[in-house]
Amino acid sequence: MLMRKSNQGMAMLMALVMMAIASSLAVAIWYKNQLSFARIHNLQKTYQAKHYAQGMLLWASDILREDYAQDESSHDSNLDPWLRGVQGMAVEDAILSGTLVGLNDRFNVNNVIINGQQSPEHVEYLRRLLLLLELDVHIADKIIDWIDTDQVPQSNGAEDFVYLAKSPSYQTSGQYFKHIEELSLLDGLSLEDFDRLAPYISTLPVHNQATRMNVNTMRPVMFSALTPLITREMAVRLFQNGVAKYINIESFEDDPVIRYAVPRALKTKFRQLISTQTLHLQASSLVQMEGSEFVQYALLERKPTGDARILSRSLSPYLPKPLVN
Ligand SMILES: [Ca+2]
Ligand SMILES: [Ca+2]
Repeated sequence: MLMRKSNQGMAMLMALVMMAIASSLAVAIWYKNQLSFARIHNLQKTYQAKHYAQGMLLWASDILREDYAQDESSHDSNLDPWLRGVQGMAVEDAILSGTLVGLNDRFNVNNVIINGQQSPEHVEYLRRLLLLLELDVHIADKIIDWIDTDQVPQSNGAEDFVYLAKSPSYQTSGQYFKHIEELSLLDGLSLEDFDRLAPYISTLPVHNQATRMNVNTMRPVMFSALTPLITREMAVRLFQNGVAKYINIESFEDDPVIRYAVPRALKTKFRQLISTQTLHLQASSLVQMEGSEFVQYALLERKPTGDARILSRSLSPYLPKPLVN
């Protein structure tokens, strides 16, 4: 009798233990399912946000092509309609915004080396720009050494031996700057100097020939850096309060400021540095969905037809300041 009671108790205990195990298993399975549902949901939303961001880039390419179609003489200025971008466009479950910013208002530091050789015109330009910005002119030599493939330093440059002695140590890249932030690694360029220089430079890819700056979007100091013959006052006149609209390089050379102050030989040299087109742009797309934001940046290059191809993508801006607010 006693034995049977004890067996019954044991069976009851076993049943309770089994029930406890089963219910904790059920909770674990439920929890796991919830997690994977959340994971799938997040993945789906990220995929959707990426899809929308791609759509915004297509929009950017379209609007650039339209700009060329409407404007036969293919010149760009700060008055171009594509600069307005798109703000707060509602689609299904998201809000989309996009901006396009020209990058040819700046000096492309990668131009100092073309086809493996130093480009004297671009090195001179960079030196004058550094002087005008009251920065150490030797930074030009350090930029050259960072890009060139040798380990022979320029007279005021820095190759690997300088960077390997730092803590933590690093090396020069021996190739073009990929992102503007890379310049902050240069020896002798303080954070303050970087901040002063960054608004005037870009790091665009160079294929066999230099990229040119657009005179319609250059700021006064960029004109003064072309030659000491262009004084600050003259540069301000060329800038035209940011609304300059030279239709081609001849019309720029015809401006009285240039016509009388700059000799012909120098104008020919300028043509390696300047144009009236914006061929490189940063596109940014902001997707707002379910309280979260997805931002993507792309570096675009315009083709002769006017539309653009994507050179690279980044989650951080190609310009030092964020362009999507
Ligand atoms: Ca080097
Ligand atoms: Ca070198």
